[in-house]
Amino acid sequence: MTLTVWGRPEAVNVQKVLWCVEELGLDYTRIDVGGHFGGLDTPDFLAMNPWGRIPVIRHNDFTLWESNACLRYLCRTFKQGPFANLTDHAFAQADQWVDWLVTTLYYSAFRQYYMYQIKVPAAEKDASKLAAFREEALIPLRFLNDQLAKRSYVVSEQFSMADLLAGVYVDRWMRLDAEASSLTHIARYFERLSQREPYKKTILAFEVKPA
Ligand SMILES: N[C@@H](CCC(=O)N[C@@H](CS)C(=O)NCC(=O)O)C(=O)O
Repeated sequence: MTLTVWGRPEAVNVQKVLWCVEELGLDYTRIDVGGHFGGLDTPDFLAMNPWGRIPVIRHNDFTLWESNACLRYLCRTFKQGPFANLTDHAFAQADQWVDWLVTTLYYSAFRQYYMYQIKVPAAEKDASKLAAFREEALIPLRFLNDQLAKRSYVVSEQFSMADLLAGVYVDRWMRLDAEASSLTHIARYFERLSQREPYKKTILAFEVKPA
């Protein structure tokens, strides 16, 4: 079995996939592309992903792009680690949260706030704009916080595919927002995830700070 992941390791969408692969305990090779490594516009890369974005995975001779499609494929194909005994219903519930997390929490509410924090230098930040982005991001974040008051992980007491998204977004929230811990259930969830070796290796190992 060979598994290769293309993508720079600090990118949000690449991190979800690397974390997943680590949770599954798979051997894999990672190839640096994107950001300052470049390489997304080469004929070889575009032959794998004509949209020219990371991550891309190749499992034996099967190639796939779009991070959440990669997560679904990996969890279903390798039913092991936290994804062992994955029933159809458990998979569907995790998948429901994957869609909510990516479409409602991340795009555009949280991403807008996150990008503003990490890309715009402190001296150029417009406080009222930042506050408006933050307020918008807080709507789904408060909802997630309420869900996490009722259970240890996004779907249930069991770690699932949905945590691979929530955990990456929550990492950014906790490390970028001065008052992040006021969402107490999210803060506790972040502490819980921070005990996991794959999370330490693929998420916490990378610097996240405001520009
Ligand atoms: N919807 C895509 C988004 C892919 C995407 O935009 N990836 C970013 C990294 S997070 C990228 O390729 N950026 C260009 C770069 O890193 O150079 C997915 O989930 O895979």
